[in-house]
Amino acid sequence: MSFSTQFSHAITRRPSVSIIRGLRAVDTGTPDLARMLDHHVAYVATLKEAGATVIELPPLDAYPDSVFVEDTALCLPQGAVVMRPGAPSRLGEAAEMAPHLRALYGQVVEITGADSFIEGGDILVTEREILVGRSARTNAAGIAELTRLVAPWGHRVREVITPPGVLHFKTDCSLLDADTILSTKRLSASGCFSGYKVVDVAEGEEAAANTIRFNDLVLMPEGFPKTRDAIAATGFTVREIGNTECAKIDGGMSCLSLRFTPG
Ligand code: CIR
Repeated sequence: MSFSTQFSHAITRRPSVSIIRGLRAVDTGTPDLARMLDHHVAYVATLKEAGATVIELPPLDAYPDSVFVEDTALCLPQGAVVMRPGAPSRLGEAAEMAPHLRALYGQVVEITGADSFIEGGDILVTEREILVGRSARTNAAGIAELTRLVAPWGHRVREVITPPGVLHFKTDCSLLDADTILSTKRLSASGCFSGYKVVDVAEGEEAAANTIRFNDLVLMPEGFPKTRDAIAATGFTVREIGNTECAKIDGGMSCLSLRFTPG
């Protein structure tokens, strides 16, 4: 069974009213909370359709970006690693997530170095390795600490580069199956996916690169028909979910959940 695409559980957190202060690279408008909540309900329902037991956490007003739970932890079959987000306003989100992971996992370890920063959005777990993109949020010290923490669990970390101007490594790619990665051309052109099959995101649809494969379903943002058809043509069952409001604050499908089978 593939631990990188098959999961029993997901953790999500409902967006808070403070979401209007969420971080963004470019201001394209204020997210509409009611609309975002509708999208979030559809997202959680689709995870359940895929077979997930979903742990739905309440909003955290103190952390505008806390709906993006993926950045707080890395969940592996052997245990979970609590991250140290590189965005100062998000640092405290990791400690908020830790007790929920401890309730589910036998082993929970933490990135602790004062100079170590790493966010889950920069981490792509495949069946053979863990790729971590160095970015404005994830630095070499954070990657080195993660490498040390997961080595005893038998995982190998490979450092790659998140393209300049792109928030996270997984903003531009996602795992479709053990050997297949959906990627923007600007990222795959770096050669970081050599040895994998790559499905290209259609020209002009770069925002469709962040999807999630959860058991038999691929969850992707609505509004990217060429990429949807390319994924479906490769044999995957696609579910489209509205993402217009999260997109205003640079969030997508993967950011909205932690996906795992507790170990
Ligand atoms: C941030 O800038 O941190 C949030 N507004 C978006 C985080 C998206 N998370 C992710 O890609 N994993």
